[in-house]
Amino acid sequence: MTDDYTVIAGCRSCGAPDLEPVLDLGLMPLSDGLVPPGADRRLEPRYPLRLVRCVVCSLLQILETVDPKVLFGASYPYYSSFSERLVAHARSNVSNILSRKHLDGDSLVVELASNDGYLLQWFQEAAIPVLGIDPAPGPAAAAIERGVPTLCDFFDPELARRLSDEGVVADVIVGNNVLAHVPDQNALIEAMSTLLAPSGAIVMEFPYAVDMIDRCEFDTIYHEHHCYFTAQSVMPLFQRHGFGMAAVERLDIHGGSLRVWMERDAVGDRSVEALLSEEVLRGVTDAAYYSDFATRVERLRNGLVETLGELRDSGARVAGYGAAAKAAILLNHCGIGPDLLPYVVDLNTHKHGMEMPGVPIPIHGVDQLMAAPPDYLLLLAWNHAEEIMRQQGWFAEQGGRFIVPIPEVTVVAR
Ligand code: DWN
Repeated sequence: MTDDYTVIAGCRSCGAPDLEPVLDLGLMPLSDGLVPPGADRRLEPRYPLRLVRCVVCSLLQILETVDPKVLFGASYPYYSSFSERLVAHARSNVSNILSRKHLDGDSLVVELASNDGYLLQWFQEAAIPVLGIDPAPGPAAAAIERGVPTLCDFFDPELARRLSDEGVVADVIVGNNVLAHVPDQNALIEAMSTLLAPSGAIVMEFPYAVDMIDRCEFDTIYHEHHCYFTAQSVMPLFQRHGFGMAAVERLDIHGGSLRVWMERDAVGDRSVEALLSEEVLRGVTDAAYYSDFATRVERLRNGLVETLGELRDSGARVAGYGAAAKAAILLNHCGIGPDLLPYVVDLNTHKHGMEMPGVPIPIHGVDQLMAAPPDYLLLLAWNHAEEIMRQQGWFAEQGGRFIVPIPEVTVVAR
């Protein structure tokens, strides 16, 4: 275990000290901390990973804060454009924004965690000026390479003030899968407020905690994700800084997400009223809603390990698909090593030749599957199951079967 992390004393949103335990995943490696073959695994950092719920504002969050410079540094391997579905989803997101808000050549869209330009490219296609901000050097360089103006930096109040002083004013701030990634939630909202035009809009997507709990998506809990939001818990965070939730939409991307449209002093439309009412009915602000989550996670873990053990003992060949961040949590929490899963394949070339975090399972290109087809393919990137099964249709046609581990272990023969 390493000690270069801190533990919060109070809620990341409201500051309340009453944080009740929901799930303890023990010591976990960094989920995007791929390891070179032959590395001394004793030196690989592991950190406690404990999910808690604020009794006051009901925000789900982890107690640990690992230095973001460690999480999103030079070796950060995630590139959004490797997923066709994600790029298409980003395009529809941009169309949705353009249908709600008039933007033109005098406007500016700023995207936080803009990655490799997979989303801003679609605003550029509509001739709308953009600025990306992302701290990961690899994806930021890829964005610049494709002609998307990008600042490789962490977005915080200091950078927001600096940009504002230079006359940068955002008509829209987009932030997909970044709200949870920032340890200091209030500083992030404050920074966005500094940069946003008075009548500007903040449009953010993030994993939906109700989907995570309902579908047992425990592998999406990792150190990059400090918070896990419901509508009930994200609203007070923004209201504290003068923003209201004008609209909200449930999405199926990334295992279930919310897209929120925030504006200053906004009053929620019917979509907001409906989701808030649904959450009240589900009891998402009550401890009881979370009380069996840990038990269900252990049941899923035992079922997956049993299935893989039976397949190994029967002589069946199994491989993994998707060296995803969530895969690191699934494999390490379930204790799945190379005896149960000899290798993982992934489209992302930046991951090839490395090993998974925490377990010495090598990552190869997808062509490895064709060289020696396994009998089963465990979809570690289960949130992209349809896209992957469509792309790897040849595998099913020759009798291969997919194993989808979440929300329950399911063997799929297409
Ligand atoms: O929040 C985050 C989410 C949005 O993305 C980041 N902190 C990290 C990352 O999490 P992840 O790695 O679990 O995301 P994905 O998109 O589930 O990762 C999918 C992995 O599978 C990538 O390595 C790419 C790969 N992939 C593939 O090999 N073939 C993905 C698709 C769709 C494919 O067809």
